[in-house]
Amino acid sequence: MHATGSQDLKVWLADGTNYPGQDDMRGRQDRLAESLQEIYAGLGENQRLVLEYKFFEPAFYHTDVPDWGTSYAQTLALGEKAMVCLDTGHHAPGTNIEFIVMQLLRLGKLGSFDFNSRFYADDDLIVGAADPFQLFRIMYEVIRGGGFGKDSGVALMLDQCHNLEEKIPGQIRSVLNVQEMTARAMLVDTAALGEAQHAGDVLAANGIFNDAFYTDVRPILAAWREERGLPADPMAAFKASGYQKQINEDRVGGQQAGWGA
Ligand SMILES: [Mn+2]
Repeated sequence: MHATGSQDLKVWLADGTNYPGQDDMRGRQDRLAESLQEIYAGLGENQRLVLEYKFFEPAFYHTDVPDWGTSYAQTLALGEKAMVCLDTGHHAPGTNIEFIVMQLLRLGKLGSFDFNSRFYADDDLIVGAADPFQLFRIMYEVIRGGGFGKDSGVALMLDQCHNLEEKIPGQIRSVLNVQEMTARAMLVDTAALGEAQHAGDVLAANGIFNDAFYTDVRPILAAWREERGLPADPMAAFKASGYQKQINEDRVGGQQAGWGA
C-alpha cells in the first residue's frame, strides 16, 4: 500500500471450519483480533482497513467473519481507520441488506461496498440484475445516510465475475444499473414520505416510496450524459466502437490471463 499509494486495504478472509469441534471458534476470534491489530498498526495516516464478511463458503460449518456484526465488533476494536465492507452477495437469502446499510452508516462504520447480485448464494452477477428493487432500496439508504457523494468516504466497488458475458459491457451495464437505481432513489419525495410516516399512513408511505422506484429515469440520464458530451447510450456506444472486436483479434496467440490454476 505504501509503495503504490493505495488508500484502502480490503480484507476478506476465507477462514472457517467445516465440522463442529474441528477448532475452537472463540480462540480463532481472539487470534483474528490479534492479527488484525498487527495489520492495523502498519496503516498510514490516510489509509484504511475495510473488513469484508460472508456468511458461508468456502467454509461450511462456521466462518470467522460471517456477518456485519462480527466485522463491526472487530473493526470497532481496531479504531477509526477500520471499517466494514458490505458485499451485497454475502448474506443469507431474505436478509434485509438495506437495514444493514442504514445501521452501518448510522454507526459511521460503512467503509465500502462490493456490488454484485445473486439469485442463490455468492453468484457475483451484474449488480441490479437479480433484484433491481433491492438495489433501489440499498441506494435509498446510502443517500439517506450520507454515503453518497464525493465526500462520503464510502467506496463503491464492483465485485463481479463475468463468466458468460463480455467483461467490459458487463461492467458498463453494472455502472448503468447503479446509476439508474441511484437516480430513482433520489426521486423519493422525502418530505411527503416523512409526513405519511408520521401520520402512520402505511399505504401512502409505501406508495410514495414505490412511485420513485417505478419511475423510468433512463431518458433523463441519457440527456444528462449528452449535456456532458458523453454517449447517451453507453452500451450502444461501446458496441459501435469496435473495441471488443479489436482486442479479441489482437489477443489471439497471447498469454491467457487467469487465476493461475
Ligand atoms: Mn466481495
